[in-house]
Amino acid sequence: MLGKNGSVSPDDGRKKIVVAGNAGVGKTSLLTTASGGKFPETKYLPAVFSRDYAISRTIDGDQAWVTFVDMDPPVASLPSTRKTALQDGMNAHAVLICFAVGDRKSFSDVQDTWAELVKVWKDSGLPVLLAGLKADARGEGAVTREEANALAESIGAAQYFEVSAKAGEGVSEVIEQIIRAAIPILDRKARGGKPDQKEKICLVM
Ligand SMILES: Nc1nc2c(ncn2[C@@H]2O[C@H](COP(=O)(O)OP(=O)(O)OP(=O)(O)O)[C@@H](O)[C@H]2O)c(=O)[nH]1
Ligand SMILES: [Mg+2]
Repeated sequence: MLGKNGSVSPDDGRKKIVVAGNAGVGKTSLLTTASGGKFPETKYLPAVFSRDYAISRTIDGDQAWVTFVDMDPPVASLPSTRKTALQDGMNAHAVLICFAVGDRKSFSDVQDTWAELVKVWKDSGLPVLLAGLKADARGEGAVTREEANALAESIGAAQYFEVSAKAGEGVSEVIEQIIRAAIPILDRKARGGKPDQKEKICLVM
């Protein structure tokens, strides 16, 4: 548990937040800028593997260190790696599902690919938030805020955020809110209290 005005060091590795979404939606750019790095202006190269990011924020006077896990992109769409994706989420304290507002396919895949996993995570008591990334690149036909809010509601995501890592807008808000959402789950798991419902969930994949 986080002590009042205490801290959780990065090495504790206790709090873990998974960031998931289709390939190329901007997950790594979000985590790079949120962890103090510069927006990577380089040409996009699909990730072969992903790394974790230690990010610290002060929440209600307590410093929280969180490991953000940049989920490997194709994991949810391939049956062979879907179970791993699911388990990665189950081992976390919150999940952030991302799409890019100018990429309709990434938006519809939240429903078509990710929603089933989100349901299992939700059923185990994990908080899930939804983020529309690349909000600065909102061309014609882009996903509207209304559509995104409706999607958040339909998959059971607690909140929807619009973010531009490039413009540095909305980054702090979504990171702070997802950490805030994860804190009670960290406390619950640390207490060994309340159902770790993992055992009770039967996965048919
Ligand atoms: N305009 C704009 N482009 C962005 C933004 N965030 C990321 N991009 C660009 O989108 C491309 C993909 O960004 P990444 O952060 O690598 O996306 P990703 O989801 O990590 O990609 P994978 O790891 O391959 O799944 C890159 O060319 C980025 O420069 C943003 O906020 N605005
Ligand atoms: Mg990436």
